Amino acid sequence: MRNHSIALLPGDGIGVDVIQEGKKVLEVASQLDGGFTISFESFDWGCEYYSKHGKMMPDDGLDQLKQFDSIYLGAVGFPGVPDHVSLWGLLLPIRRHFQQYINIRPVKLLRGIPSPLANRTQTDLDFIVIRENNEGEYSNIGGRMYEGTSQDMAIQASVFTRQGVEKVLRYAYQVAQKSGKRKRITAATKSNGITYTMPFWDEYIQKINAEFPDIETSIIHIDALCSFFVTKPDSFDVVVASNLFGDILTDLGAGIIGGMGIAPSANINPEKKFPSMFEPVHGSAPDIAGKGIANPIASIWCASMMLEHLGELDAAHAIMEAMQDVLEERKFVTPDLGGIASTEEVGNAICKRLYE
Ligand code: GGG
Repeated sequence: MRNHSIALLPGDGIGVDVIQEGKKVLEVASQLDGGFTISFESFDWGCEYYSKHGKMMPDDGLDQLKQFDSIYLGAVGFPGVPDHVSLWGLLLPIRRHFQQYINIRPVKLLRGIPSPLANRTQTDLDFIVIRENNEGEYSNIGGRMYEGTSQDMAIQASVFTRQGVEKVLRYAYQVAQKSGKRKRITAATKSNGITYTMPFWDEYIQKINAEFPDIETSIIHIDALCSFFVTKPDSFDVVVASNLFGDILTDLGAGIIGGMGIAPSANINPEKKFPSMFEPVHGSAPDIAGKGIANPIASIWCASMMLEHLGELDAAHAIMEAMQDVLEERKFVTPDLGGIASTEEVGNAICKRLYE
């Protein structure tokens, strides 16, 4: 029997609420499948850990995570801990240390969720954003000078390497090639305003495109692309973007598929040399944390993506179907989707549906 070991990092705020439901669904899916088991180990790292220890995870945290097949993360960030500390103390070191240089974020309208865009159906809203996940604008290289004076200034570099850019672009083209859809790449740029890194990015798009002549490619400025996400979402198949552009685009993507409570993401190490990490796109939402009203759909969708990555395709598919059946029934949906169900009730309904 195959066993998959999962490191659970619920993190902060609603991360704790939603990961609990995802774990339950994973347990049921593995029992029903019968071909594999899942073992979990939970880590209390995050902002509360930071307030006790002055760091988001222990010094050997990354070493501890290395032994797992996958990492399942909730959310990071809580008032009282500066945002950059929670990101650079836990989330980003994991992405970088484990070479999770691909961030896959599906923008897909689920069955049972009405589109916030007028007259759009599931066929119109079904594409993937691939975000470069290890470099770009998230460089942490820069500095601050003359703080507290009238010359106060800050500078931050963006880092685009040939290796990093080629790897994410090639991955995106491979996904487009396998896609049953239009075999089309849309690449986000801003080479009219950002005069070194973005032309560099565009140049490598042309280069990698030459390896995939059957794939149609459009390079679109990020500002226009935001507008097209809303006005013509049906024109996309695979969208590829730098770290920051991808992050912004996928919050917009979450908006057009029903909100932040829905959108999943997978931080992938394609070589499978290191564990990949699965986390909802949303943050820790401290205002609703612990109230039992957070939507667990994004984290449960992440659970399905994790199983798919681990090769458990039937169980991954079963979760997606059960989740959409429950959404379609509309009996157990959380307040963000117009329902009155709790986080736990949605999780339970999906587990029950899996048994049926
Ligand atoms: N679900 C993980 C989380 O808390 N994300 C919040 C966030 O700000 N992420 C930034 C990023 O993905 O770069």
